[in-house]
Amino acid sequence: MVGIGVESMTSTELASQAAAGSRRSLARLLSLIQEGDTASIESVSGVENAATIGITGPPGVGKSCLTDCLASYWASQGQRVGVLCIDPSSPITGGSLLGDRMRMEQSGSNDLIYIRSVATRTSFGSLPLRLMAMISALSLAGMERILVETVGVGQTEIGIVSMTDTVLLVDGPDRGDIVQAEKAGLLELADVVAVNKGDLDGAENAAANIRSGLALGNSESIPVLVVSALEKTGIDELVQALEEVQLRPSVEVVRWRHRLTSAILDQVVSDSSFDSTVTSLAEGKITLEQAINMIFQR
Ligand SMILES: Nc1nc2c(ncn2[C@@H]2O[C@H](COP(=O)(O)OP(=O)(O)OP(=O)(O)O)[C@@H](O)[C@H]2O)c(=O)[nH]1
Ligand SMILES: [Mg+2]
Repeated sequence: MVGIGVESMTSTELASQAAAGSRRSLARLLSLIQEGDTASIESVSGVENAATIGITGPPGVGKSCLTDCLASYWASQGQRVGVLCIDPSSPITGGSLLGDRMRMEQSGSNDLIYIRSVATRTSFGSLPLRLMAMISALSLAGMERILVETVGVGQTEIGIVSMTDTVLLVDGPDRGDIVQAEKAGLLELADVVAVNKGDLDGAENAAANIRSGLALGNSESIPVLVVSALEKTGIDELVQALEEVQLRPSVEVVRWRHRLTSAILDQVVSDSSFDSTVTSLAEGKITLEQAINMIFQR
């Protein structure tokens, strides 16, 4: 394929080049998937060998710094790691968030680590389906671990992390952080909880609070670890906890409920006629019941 630019390759060619180690083909393939290109999404469908971890939690608790630590840890073991940063503000250029690149300072320069941002605000079809395809593409390109970092603690984030095998909830030492995550229902999905900024006062206290919260919900078996991405403490223990996560049948049901709900919701909202339906509702031209019927008929 020497001499042929990635721009002119078909998705099948891109997929086989990406599998053979071409980063340029992988980048192009991811961009096409991001744009909702059906052939590209199909070219990677069904590939799933990588272990995926969703990393979520309130803003500013240190998710990116911790993702950086985890990616570097696995890379130091010789594993290839893909990192997807979900970015609601990013235009669909395929560029990576500058800020996250900077915070992922260890990973940015490591050949075994591939970082990519994922735009959410596009009109190109379902985010959960595109995300699944991007995970498959990274897996096809030989990534053994894929970390998906989300931005906050809302329904979208739940939809995103429910797509991964394992969920790491990152919290901070402030009470407000924990309350946010609890309210969002994220604690219910978490396989491991890390209270980051363990170098600051209040982290142990916060961990104790989360443990008693989990015990109330009969989830005391979920590990709650105090870590510091800044001082790189507790990372080995966190890796071990993540690698030891067992499948919980009750959580699988919750996970599939979120997967299906968010995939359906996304499909409906990204339909080209959704906005005009909203406008018709606002102008009083149709009733809510009529709107629902119109959507389901489509
Ligand atoms: N003291 C301390 N600060 C930390 C630690 N980890 C991250 N920070 C700082 O917390 C701030 C936010 O870190 P990020 O990794 O960007 O947090 P985030 O959760 O990814 O933030 P968003 O993606 O914006 O939600 C940065 O200024 C970090 O330097 C830590 O372990 N201890
Ligand atoms: Mg971040």
